[in-house]
This record gives sequence, structure tokens and C-alpha cells, in this order.
Amino acid sequence: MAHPASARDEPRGPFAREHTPKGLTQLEDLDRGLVALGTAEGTFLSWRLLASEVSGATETGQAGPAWRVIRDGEEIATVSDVTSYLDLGGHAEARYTVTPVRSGVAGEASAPAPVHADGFFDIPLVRPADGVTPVGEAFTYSANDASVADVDGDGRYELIVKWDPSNSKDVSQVGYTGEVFVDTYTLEGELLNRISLGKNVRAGAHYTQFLAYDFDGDGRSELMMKTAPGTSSATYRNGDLVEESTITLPRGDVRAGVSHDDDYRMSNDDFRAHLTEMFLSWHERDEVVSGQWPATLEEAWGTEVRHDYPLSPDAAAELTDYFIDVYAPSRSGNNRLWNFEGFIVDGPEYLTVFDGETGAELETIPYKPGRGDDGLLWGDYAMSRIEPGNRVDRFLSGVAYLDGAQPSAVFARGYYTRSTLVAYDWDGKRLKERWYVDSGHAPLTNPFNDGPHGRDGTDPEFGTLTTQGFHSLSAADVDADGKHEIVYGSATIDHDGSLLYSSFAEMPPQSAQPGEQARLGHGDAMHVTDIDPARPGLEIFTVHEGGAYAPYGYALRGAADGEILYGDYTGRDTGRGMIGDVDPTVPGLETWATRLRAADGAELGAATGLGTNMSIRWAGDLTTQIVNGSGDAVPTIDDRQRGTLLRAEGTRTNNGTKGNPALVADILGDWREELLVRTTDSAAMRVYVSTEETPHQLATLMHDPQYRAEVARQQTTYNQPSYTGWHLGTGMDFSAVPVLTHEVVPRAPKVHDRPGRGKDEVQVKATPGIAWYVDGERVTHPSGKVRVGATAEIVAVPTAWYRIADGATSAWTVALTR
Ligand SMILES: [Ca+2]
Ligand SMILES: [Ca+2]
Ligand SMILES: [Ca+2]
Ligand SMILES: [Ca+2]
Repeated sequence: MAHPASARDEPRGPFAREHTPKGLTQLEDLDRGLVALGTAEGTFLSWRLLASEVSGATETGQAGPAWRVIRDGEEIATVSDVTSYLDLGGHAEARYTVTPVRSGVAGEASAPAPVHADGFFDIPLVRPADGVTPVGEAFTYSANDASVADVDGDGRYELIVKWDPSNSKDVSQVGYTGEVFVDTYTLEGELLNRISLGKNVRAGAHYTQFLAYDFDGDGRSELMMKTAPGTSSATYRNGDLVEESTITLPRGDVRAGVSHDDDYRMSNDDFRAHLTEMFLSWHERDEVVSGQWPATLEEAWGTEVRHDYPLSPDAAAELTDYFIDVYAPSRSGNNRLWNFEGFIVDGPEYLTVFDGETGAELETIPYKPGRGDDGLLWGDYAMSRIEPGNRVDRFLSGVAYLDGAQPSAVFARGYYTRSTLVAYDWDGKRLKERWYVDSGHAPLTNPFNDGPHGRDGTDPEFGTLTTQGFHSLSAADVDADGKHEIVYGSATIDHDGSLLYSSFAEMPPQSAQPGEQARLGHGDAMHVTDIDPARPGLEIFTVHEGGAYAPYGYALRGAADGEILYGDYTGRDTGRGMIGDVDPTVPGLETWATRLRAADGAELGAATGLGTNMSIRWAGDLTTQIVNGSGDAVPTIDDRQRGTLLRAEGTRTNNGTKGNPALVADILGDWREELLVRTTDSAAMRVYVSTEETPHQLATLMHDPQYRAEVARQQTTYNQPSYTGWHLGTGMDFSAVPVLTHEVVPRAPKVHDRPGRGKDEVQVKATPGIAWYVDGERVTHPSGKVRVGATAEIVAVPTAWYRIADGATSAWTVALTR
């Protein structure tokens, strides 16, 4: 797969790279990402090493170019093996650049970076106007989950932000919500576009899952998300609205009378009418005709059959009243279905691809799979809590390199009673389905009284996927074939869309079902990376909700086959768990849910004081820090040994008790992750950059395919940290980090020595991956010939995504006869 390198960094002329390396994963063509931050000691500079520049490993990190640091046009230092520098002689108005230097040849200088005096910078945001729901409830907006992608191909990230109304709802909560907006800004805070999802998309963590990624490899990212009639997008330029348009409704929907004015939100009366309609057609349902479900609603509810079927409209209305006022409350006191306004259980659902820069719609297709119904088939009326629009409306999204080269978009619907995932490739014009996974519904015996969780779906291959999914998913190459699998909670989908495994285990004696084989099942937190570097391959750490019905409250599994490496039955909903290198004296990453354990399972005591909301790679020593602070608390970055390293005063995390920063990702500077949190009033996104010195040099984490894919999916539902596909922690083996550049062996140049004629020449051979320099000048003539004097220095400098092979000669000094 071609790398989408822009012309910007490409060698020009006949020595331009003639082809892009084969088999290379499509990664972003990023700029230097230089940031300058004022600290008490001086000005801390931090920049990117690109994976395209890595030439191998050293004792302290990855090898790359040397770096020339320039302040106000004057060189102040040359450093190597680190991508940061503390300038003790700086000043507030200084402007810095950094230039890579290879074999004495300077490459492209970075864009100049100003100094951010306070150790952070703000990206101004345009907060949407407050609103009022159809029942008169006022709401406001706060900036919620964020992502980054290069929407215009200049190598610099833009910021994508989802706006969350103050009345956003969980899928189990009743009520109208405000509209959802997804904005794209430059890092300077210029609004580029705004997607308005419209009234037919409910607001809440489970509904809108947006993917910002360059799917087609043209160097500019797209934006994909679930849409509906009423969705529109607006393009801005210099702060002014220049274009606004609604998405294209599929022709079939237009013929069926669908319009952008449709309002599928239900009032309380609408819900009654909806139920009555459902009851009126009870006798025709496939499940009723086949005898799978009771023939009458009264039988399903365990009451005396008093009506003839097909029901009359009066009978259906009477049964609706009975269902809402008597049956539902008899199942649970929380079932107050007379108040069910604000849900959307009907109407078209779409998936739209937008241009990342302009927000222009590129394609809209029906969302796959459709809901089918309001959740009846999904078990939403079956359990004691009757919650239409709940299990049916659980969405996830992610990015994965399923063919090892090009990113695919993965959208998922449902995980309790039916699990579906669909993978799409985007070629710039059309979405093409790569594969579709569907467990089928877990069959219900009685849609109004059944316990379908943990029951296989109807599909022979994917039936065991039910109840295995989490509120997140990961893309990781679990079997080391260079292609991503989808780690789908307690199951894993192979890169080709087949089921790799679905994890079951024997229930322990103290559980509700001793000796039975049961799913590891659903949970809220999962982490996939090389947790234990002493064991080959990746590991998966998960927590599980099933309590007495789950074999494990938490478990560490081998990612290749799902084999349990360690875990504990807890007998209760184990809701939270995290991993990280929080004890540098213990090899590998530690894990914690109910207890702190080493990568090899050794008990390290209670996990007291260790947060579980989000982690960050912030320290210089490769340890992991934890981001704490939920609700109205000030977010902090905390280190287990050193305490609080940062208090992000004036900012807040998102998603209530989940305490998620808007984003934690390596968006700028060296390999450390930045903390992105909204200011308290959401007037800006604040970006904190670590100014802790580090002796370690690593390529930007964004050039690791797993990490980059995981950053794109960080926004999905219950945000999880992003992990590299290799072990990152203290004591790590830097030679184990994959080097993505291709080896090249330069051919020795020819010397045309013409004594006494003053026409001495050297001639270099055009070689993919090599830029030739003679006496510091780039060789540009098609012949490769350069006139030289008494001596000549000839240097072969690798171009992007190439490195000189170990042991190969890349510099020649020749003396010529005069
Ligand atoms: Ca950009
Ligand atoms: Ca794989
Ligand atoms: Ca391992
Ligand atoms: Ca960084």
C-alpha cells in the first residue's frame, strides 16, 4: 500500500522516490510537531521523530537523525538520541525551529513554534447556542470527546470535537436531548466545519461514534458517523459560514416520503401509539406465527386471555394501557413507561462519510444493520427492567488495518443479545463493505419475560458473540501476521471477519452455576498491548460485569488465543480496571481491578489510590501516569511514586463518573502523550504537554498502527487509553520496537577522473530511497553527474521511509587527479 507522502517532503527531480515501499502500512505524513513551553527552568522544546526517519535502536530508544535546534534564526544546539531540549537562554518572544541532520546533511526545517508561557495552550472553541427541548427544558453545551486527524494534508493535526448537550442521556434514561454537533478546528482554533446531527440522533455516550481518519490514503482525513434525516453540515472560512447542506437521503427513502423535516422523537403519547400499533400486528409477527412466542399478549404477560386476535384497535389500546400501567410496573417499580418521551425507535438511520476539511458530505448509506424494531427482538422488553431503545441502540466504532496496509472503518451495533460489526473500506468515492459479522438475535421464548443475556445468537459461526462485547473495542494484531484483529471484549474477530475465538471458562464452585462453561462476558474496561514482555505476543486485560454469573471478575488473557493467564472470580460486577507501568521495579505493565498485580500475575497488594478512568504516558522514564478527576473535580495527572504531577486548573473531564479527558494522545512534541481537557466553560480545549525531560527517543506513537487506530477509537462510548502494538515501559527493549523503514544499500558512485582537463566528475546512481549529496549539494541532474574539484564528499541520505542497511557504506571521500 502506498504511503500518502505529500510532495512536501519528497525529494524532487530524477532522484525522487520512484516507488513507495511495498507492504508499508498507510500512516500519516506528519510534520515536526514542534512545541515550545515556558517552564520555571527555561523553555522546553519537544518535537516528533517520525517512523519514516527511524534507522534502528539504541540503548535508550530509537535511532534517528541528529537535531539542530534554532532560536530566532541562530543555532543554539545540536542534539541526538532525544527529541526534546531545554533552552536555558530563551525568552517569551523567541521563535524556534528544529532541523533533522543526517550524515551532515540538513533536512527540512520545522515550522517555527512560538513559546506557550504557561506550559499549555488553548484551542478556542465555538460553543453552540443553548437550546430548549420540545417540553420546555433548557440545556447548554459542553465540549465532549475529541479526536485529531490531518484534514487538509499539511502534516499538522486538526481537532475534532463532539458537543454534548447538558441533557444527553444514557440509553436507559428517558427524556429529550439537545442536538449533537461535531466540529473540526485547526489547532489555532479556526472552525473549519460543523456537522449538525439533527433532531433524529439522540445525544449520549452510546449513540454518536465518530471516526476521523484518512481512510483512502490521499493524505486528508475523512469523518464518518451515524446520521439520520435532518443531519446537515456547514463549512466555515475565516470564521464565516460559507456553505451549508443537508445529507443526501437515499432515493428509496425519499420515495417513501422521508424528509429532513421528519421528527422521529417520541412524546409520551407517541409511545402509547407505537405500542398500540405493535400490538395490533401481534398475530402477524414471524415469531408468533412460528410458535416461538406466545400467540397472545395476555399469555406473554401471564394473564387471562380476554381478547380475540387479530386485535381490534380498541383492544390494542386497552392492552397498551394495561401494559404501561399494570404489567410493566409489576416487573419493576422503575418501569414508568407512561413517561417515555425523547427516545427514537423508528425512522431511517444512515452512515455518512464527510470530507474532513470542509464537512461536505461524500456518501450516505443506510446504517447496517438497521434496528429491526424498537428493541423487542433485542430483549429490551424481556428483563425486569423494560427499556425499549436500549440494547438495540448500543454503538461502537473503530479503525483497523485489516489488510495490514489500509485502514478500514468498523462500526458495531449491539453487544448483549445481538452483536454486529461491519467493516468498510473507503476509496474516496464509495464505501465498500469488507465483511459483516452478526451473531443473530439470542432467541427469546417470551419477549416480555425472559433472560436472554449470555444466550447464543442464531448464527452458527458468530452465535457466541452475544454478551461478549464491551463499550469499546480495539484493533490489534494478536496473531502477528501484520493485520489487525478486532478485540471485541471477550471475543476476537480475525482480520478477515471470521471468529478467532470467543472466551469461555468454567464457573467456579462459589459461583451461581458451578462447573458450567460460561462466557467471560460483558465488561466496561479493556486494555490490549504487550502487557507482559516476557511472554511472546500481546495480552488483553478485561474486567467483567456478570458477578456470580461470570467466571472471572477480571482476567488477563493471551491475545492470540484468549487463553486465561490469570484472573479472579469476584462474584460481583467488577466495573473498572486499568493497566500501566506504575511500579518500575516490577517487570512489564501492572494491572489493577480489585487488586494490583504484576504482568506475570504476582500479587502486589491492594490497588489503593490507583485511578481507573484514563492513563497517560507523561513521565520521561517510560512509566505510566493516571488521569484522575471526574465530575466537578479538577483533573490531575498522578504518579504512583511521585504523587500529583499536574493539576489542570480551570478544566474538567467528561462523561460524569467516567472522568474522561477529551483526548489523551501523542498529538504533538515527543512520544509522550498530551492531555486534552475542556476549559470549565468549554470556551477552549486546553492542551497540556509534558515538559519533563526524558533520555528516551521514540518515534511518535501516532506512527504505530495499533496506537493510531486506538486513538481514533478513543472517543467510542466508554473511552479507553490507546496502546502501542509493542511493550512500552521502563526497562523496555528498544530493539523490539518495529522499525517501519525499508533498508536500502547505496551503490558506490562512479568517479570520472580526467587528469589535466578540469572536467572531473562523480556520477551517482539513482536509487529509490536515496537522496545523493556531493559536497553538500543535492544531486539533481538526470545523469547523476556532478562536476567536482580536487576532492569530493559524496553522501547517500535515506529519504522518508528508508534507512541505510546496517554495515552498508553511505559516504565516500574521493580525491581526483588535477
Ligand atoms: Ca492539517
Ligand atoms: Ca493479525
Ligand atoms: Ca507479551
Ligand atoms: Ca507528544
